[in-house]
Amino acid sequence: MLIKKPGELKAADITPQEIYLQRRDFIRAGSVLAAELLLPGVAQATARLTGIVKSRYSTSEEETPYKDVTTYNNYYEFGTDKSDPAENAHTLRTRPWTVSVEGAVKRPRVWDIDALLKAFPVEERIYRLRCVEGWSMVIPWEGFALASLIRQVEPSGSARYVEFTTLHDPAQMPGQRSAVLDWPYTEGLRLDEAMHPLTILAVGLYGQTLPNQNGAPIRVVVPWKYGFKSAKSIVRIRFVEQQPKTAWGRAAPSEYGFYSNVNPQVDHPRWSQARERRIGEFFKRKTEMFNGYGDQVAQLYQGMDLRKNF
Ligand SMILES: Nc1nc2c(c(=O)[nH]1)N[C@H]1C(S)=C(S)[C@@H](COP(=O)(O)O)O[C@H]1N2
Ligand SMILES: [Mo]
Repeated sequence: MLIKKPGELKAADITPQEIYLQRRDFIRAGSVLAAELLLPGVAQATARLTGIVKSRYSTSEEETPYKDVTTYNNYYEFGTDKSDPAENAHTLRTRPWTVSVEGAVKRPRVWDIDALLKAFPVEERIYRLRCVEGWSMVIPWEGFALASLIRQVEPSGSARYVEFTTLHDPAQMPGQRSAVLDWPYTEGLRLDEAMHPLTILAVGLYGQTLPNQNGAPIRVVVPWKYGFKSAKSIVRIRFVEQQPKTAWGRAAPSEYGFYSNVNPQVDHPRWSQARERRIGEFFKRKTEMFNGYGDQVAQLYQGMDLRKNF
């Protein structure tokens, strides 16, 4: 058993929850500011989001520092090194920006991003994010349930899957000038996965609008799946009958399946998925089935062979 020394007590252990939460927000605001001041040359054109409600779907685990969340990224449109997106994503123009919601729906609509932000109230969801490469973070996202937007467009009976497409513009996205992936980046979910209350469209993190490197102005977050399912900077959400092709599925179909649920029992062909390193920690921890969200999502896959449907 692990016995905590006094120095390891967290504020959460010794103050009432409410005071703890206020203090945490205060510390957070300070660390966002500090990170902005300490990163000269790195684009940090974020704005504070207000009126954010806290969600009951949040984990109480320790949040990964803002600096790590915004400087250790996968966003191949801006380079393949973890530090590339923070250095290069300042060339992305996030206004004007539209998201086309189309395909097998009764009310297709091209949403202007600012209209979208006004229409759907933003709440905070502190989620674990598990990358297929074997690291993880805990990120306070600001966003809203994708289901709210889906209900609004009324999918028709033939809609069974949802496809997400990232912006395709090599002039803004230097990584798209080389064929690392078949651009644009696309991803997909089954309609019931997309409708699940845990699936969100994120527009911010740490109380601020999204930094470009994290997928500004709007990205998907699906916490029980490997991080690559959570497509960044999306311009199109399309409802389709057939399972859509995904960018990673096209690149290496035997390595990146459509479902890509976090599963410590099904290894990636080239490495184990049993453990992960939480960014900022030294020792690895065990990876949990469905990234710890099994109670909420396991029923979506009842009767399915998760080795075949990896
Ligand atoms: N368009 C696009 N979306 C993307 C990626 C990408 O390269 N391009 N990388 C994915 C991967 S592998 C991960 S782990 C997460 C990382 O999100 P974060 O940088 O905000 O933590 O974004 C995902 N979304
Ligand atoms: Mo990832």
